[in-house]
Amino acid sequence: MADMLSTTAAAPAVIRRADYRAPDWLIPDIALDFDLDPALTRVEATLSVTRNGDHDRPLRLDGDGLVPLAVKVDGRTLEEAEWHLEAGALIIPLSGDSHRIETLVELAPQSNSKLMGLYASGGLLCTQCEAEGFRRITFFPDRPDVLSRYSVRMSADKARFPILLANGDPIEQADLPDGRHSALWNDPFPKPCYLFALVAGDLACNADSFVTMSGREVQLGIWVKEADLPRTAHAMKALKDSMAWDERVYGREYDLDVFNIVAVADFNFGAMENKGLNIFNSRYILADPETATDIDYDGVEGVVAHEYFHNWSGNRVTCRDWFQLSLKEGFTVFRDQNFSADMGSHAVKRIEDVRILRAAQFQEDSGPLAHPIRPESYMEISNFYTATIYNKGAEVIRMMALMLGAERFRAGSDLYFDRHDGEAATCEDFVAAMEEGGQIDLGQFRRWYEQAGTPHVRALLSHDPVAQSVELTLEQTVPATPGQPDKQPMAIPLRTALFDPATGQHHGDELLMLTEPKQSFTFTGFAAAPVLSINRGFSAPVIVETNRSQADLAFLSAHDDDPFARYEAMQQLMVNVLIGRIAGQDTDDGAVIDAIRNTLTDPALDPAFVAETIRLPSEAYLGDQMKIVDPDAIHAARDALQTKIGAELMPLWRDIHAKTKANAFSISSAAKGARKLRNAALHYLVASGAQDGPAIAFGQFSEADNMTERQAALGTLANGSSPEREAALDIFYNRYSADALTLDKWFQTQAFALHPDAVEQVQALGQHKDFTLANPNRVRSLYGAFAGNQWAFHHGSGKGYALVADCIIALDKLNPQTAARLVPPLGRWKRFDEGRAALMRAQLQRILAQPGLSKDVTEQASKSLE
Ligand code: 0A1
Ligand code: ZN
Repeated sequence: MADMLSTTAAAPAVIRRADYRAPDWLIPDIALDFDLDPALTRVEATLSVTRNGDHDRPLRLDGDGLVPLAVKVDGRTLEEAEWHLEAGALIIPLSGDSHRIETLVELAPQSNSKLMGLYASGGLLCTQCEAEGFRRITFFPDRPDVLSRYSVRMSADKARFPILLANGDPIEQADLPDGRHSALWNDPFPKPCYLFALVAGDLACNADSFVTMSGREVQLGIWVKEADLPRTAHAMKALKDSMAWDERVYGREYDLDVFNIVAVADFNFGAMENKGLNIFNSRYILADPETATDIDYDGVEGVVAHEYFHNWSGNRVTCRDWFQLSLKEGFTVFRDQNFSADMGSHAVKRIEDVRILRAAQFQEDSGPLAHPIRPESYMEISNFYTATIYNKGAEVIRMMALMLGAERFRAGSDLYFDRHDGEAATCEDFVAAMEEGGQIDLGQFRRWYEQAGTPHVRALLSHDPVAQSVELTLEQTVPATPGQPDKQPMAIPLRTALFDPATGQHHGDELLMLTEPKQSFTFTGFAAAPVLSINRGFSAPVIVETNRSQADLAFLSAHDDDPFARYEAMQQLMVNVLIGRIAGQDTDDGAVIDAIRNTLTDPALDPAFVAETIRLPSEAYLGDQMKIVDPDAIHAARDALQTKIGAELMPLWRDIHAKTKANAFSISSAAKGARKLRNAALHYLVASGAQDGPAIAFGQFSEADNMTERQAALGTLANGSSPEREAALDIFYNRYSADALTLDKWFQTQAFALHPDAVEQVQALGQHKDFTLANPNRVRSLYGAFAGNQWAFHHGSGKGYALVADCIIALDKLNPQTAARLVPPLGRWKRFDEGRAALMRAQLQRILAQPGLSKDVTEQASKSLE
């Protein structure tokens, strides 16, 4: 080991869940004094520290890039020999059981390109501390189980930074000499340091209020650049709806007198739930019809809710350590998903959520970065803000809610919140509260926290006409994942129904619990063979394989009364045809075309649901169905089927496209559904190859009074090579080049385009004057989108891989967190042919060979090679 360390860069240390130890010192109170300036900010911290337990270990305060300019204990300045630094942390031996520690450090926020700690964004100063950013601001035990009461004083130039915000309640404000001013904020709720936040800047406020269930009035503020104020109405409505929903559904009331949200342009993730002061990536706050699509509107609503819900699931009850991340994230995603479903369509929301889960989480779970929702180890915790922790974590909570039923689930969540309020809890605490409050044994179910990998379930139905019974045999396997070669059987709740094909009715929806490797269930009273509807509502996050025929699937696509199962039958119908074609068979597509026609002409169906079901599975999803992904064959087969569907159903597409043209913009569910269907119709119309297709798309692009239709038309044109393509891209660019969030769409649309020259186009866009590595949204819009464009990214030459690797290498020097999030697409090499696999591995090796590579990228790239 010593040898290895001397010849190669030191491998980042592995942190293990099993090594958890309670903190040696507690910090009941902290007072912070910030003298703010983008070039040089001074931070004075005063900590009350108390020894935790009987030990003689020194006080250890984490630090990352900090230099202590002064260290005092109980008012006395220490000599340099009385403290030392160890891996950035400040170590101070202390004799007594409680002391007052004071430190002084200086920061340079304007040169903080990592966007962790205190940084500058568009003239603002703001913070991001989760997971380990607080140690870049001041010396402190940077772990979530150290909870403190914060008092924060800020002073800054009043003209440049007229608004000074921090967690909790504002206490006082004062003018200072030399045009400066100060503000003091107090947060009465003890919190871990990852929830600390401050913002300073020239901000305007959308101010409103909310009266809580106990009659307290809370002042709400959404703070943005003055010019963006008109784009904050949807976020404010979402906030008030979320507050009311959490009271109604979970009995949870907001607890401070103020709740502030700030939008910033440069942000690594989506948003952050800092206590009483949520900080958002501006793309999840700002929305108006001119610039935001319906997906953007829904994103704003969902993320505002998510961060607000964290006030209970995350802040009042926080995590003991970062291995418990899914405790707050899985639960909070589950909560925001249900909120959004209540605000719109349950059916469509479930379909969207499952599509996201399959696209992001199933891929993760089947590759080298697979991990359980409660991981056992990590090198860099930022790499664990994953689809597994968030989305699979939410599915695990959803299964518990299903098994318990609404009432007992609520009893469990009440017990959890009451029992752990003000504490740093574990996933086990949550499960135990559900078990007790909900009166259920979750013994075997706990394996969902322990085992990675998406379970496969084979469901075979056999009919016995003599006994008039059917037997359903279920068999489960959980695939091997890194570090977990052998798996135990899971407890899998499968909502199931058996349909009588003669009547189109089923005999009741049952929850079957699959707990053994193989299990059979017998149902009687079936003279004729029924059709199986299984995993209805996607009751478990598993892959189900059945022996249903295309005729069975077509039947379900027309009759299943569970909307998810109906959608799923349609998708499976399409998958079967496409997978056959990809394998070179001349599979009959008649059932698909009939099913789409029937769906389009069924007047009882919600247009948004129709739009979801008639969509062909994505190229990536088709790849997931194959052992070895063939991106070119997938593209060709899907493209051909799309053209055929477009041509065969042409009158319907034209009719729908004409009929769904709205008069004036509205954000109602009905209006959103109409736009979704209209865009789907346009898509097929153009895909058919009809001569007037590009002109119709260009017409929609030009006439639209909203971004949903404009961007959809642009995206459709971008897939082709018509003159309208270039014209529309130019018009879009000229119209929006000054608006960063909208210009992101211009980059993204081209990066997503199913166009033979996509790689060259993305390469050129990387050199465009409006491209910058400094803004994570811009990076994701170009390279993140491109890496999700299977056909383009996996170009047989490997040039797509090189392009993304170049970006990772350059970005790692500025912003390792965002760079690391681009690595996973390169790690899926085992699923591709030898040629592509070698090219992908070569790029991973090239990345790893870079001197001074971050811990973030090192972890992702080295695990990806294994
Ligand atoms: N807790 C946040 C996610 C988040 C995590 C890390 C961040 O730092 C870069 C930012 C946000 C959430 O779940 O919304
Ligand atoms: Zn969250």
